[in-house]
Amino acid sequence: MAAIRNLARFMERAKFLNKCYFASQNGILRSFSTNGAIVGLSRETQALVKFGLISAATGVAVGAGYAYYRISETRKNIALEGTELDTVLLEHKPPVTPSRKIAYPVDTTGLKLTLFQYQTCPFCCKVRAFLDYYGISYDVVEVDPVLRKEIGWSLYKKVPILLTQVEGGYRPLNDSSLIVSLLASYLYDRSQKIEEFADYYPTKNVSGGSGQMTYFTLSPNVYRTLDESYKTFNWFSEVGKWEEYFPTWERLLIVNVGATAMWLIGKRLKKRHRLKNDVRQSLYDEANYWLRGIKARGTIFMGGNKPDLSDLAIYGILKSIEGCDAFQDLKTHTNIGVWYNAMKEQVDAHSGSTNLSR
Ligand SMILES: N[C@@H](CCC(=O)N[C@@H](CS)C(=O)NCC(=O)O)C(=O)O
Repeated sequence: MAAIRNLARFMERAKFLNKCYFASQNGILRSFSTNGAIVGLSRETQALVKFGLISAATGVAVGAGYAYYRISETRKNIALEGTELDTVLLEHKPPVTPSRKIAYPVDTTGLKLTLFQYQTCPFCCKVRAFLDYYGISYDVVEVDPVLRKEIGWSLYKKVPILLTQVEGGYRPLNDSSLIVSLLASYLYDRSQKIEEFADYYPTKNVSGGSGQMTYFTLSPNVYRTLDESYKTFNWFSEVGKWEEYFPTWERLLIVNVGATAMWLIGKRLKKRHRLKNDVRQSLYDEANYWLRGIKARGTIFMGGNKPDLSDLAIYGILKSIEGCDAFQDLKTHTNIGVWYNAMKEQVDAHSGSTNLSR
């Protein structure tokens, strides 16, 4: 309880600092502060305010440092692509209430799925693009990206995790590419149960190369500056309905700590993946490369007149930044909008469901 109270106090401070940050951008802060003294306040109050500010700054620095460390540690896991993943059979469903249920009347698969996700995680968007395109119903559990307590039951500490109801329990499927490939195989041949496919599937942590590349280009773009990073996180909060799903202190923790930590990580990714100095250019280059591929085929989609798995993957990944400045810039500086809108139509209409054998 005390820890929660402290955290709430810390968040109030962080929020205050956050406001100060924007205030100073507008030059408002300068108007009441001269030579480090705060005009109109007694010496004691000034000392208190200064103490408060220093404590708040320390709180944010420690929080951001911790988040940076934790997130960096997980990012290291990305380098573990190809290593074995645990696939276990859970006897009982983890006791987590779904945030929402997505039910499609066109669904004939009989699958019972729960997606543990962040609404704007590119890999989760990739899985959702697949499920939505084929009109497969699923429950969603929105995971807190900082505390991740909703996936506390899992040894695998990333999202997406797709929990499938199978004979005798529940089987978690980890990794977006594995999930999509496995579901695609199941849709192609429904004479076998989903768990049989899960047994055959190499329990390797596999990721689509292009998806991963785009991912590393996205982060430095959407977290390019601290201001942009805050805007991005506020959009995440809006579309992820964090206000609805998480208590205020938790949402503020995610936004403040997440925005700061991801801004720092974005810088590191830019260096590590040798992106152009103007990171937007690297994003445009990747989009143009993708569009050239489609143009060479002379079709609407990479898959022809209907999207294939690569269309769905790139669409999902880009959807994860739809509300960010980077996406608006991408639409202005490349022709991606035409393909993207065509994809949106297909996915929103669940066009893939018509191709499924019943
Ligand atoms: N190869 C995995 C990558 C998944 C991944 O890195 N997910 C990120 C979210 S975008 C994650 O969960 N990171 C751990 C964290 O947020 O702490 C996949 O394709 O599903």
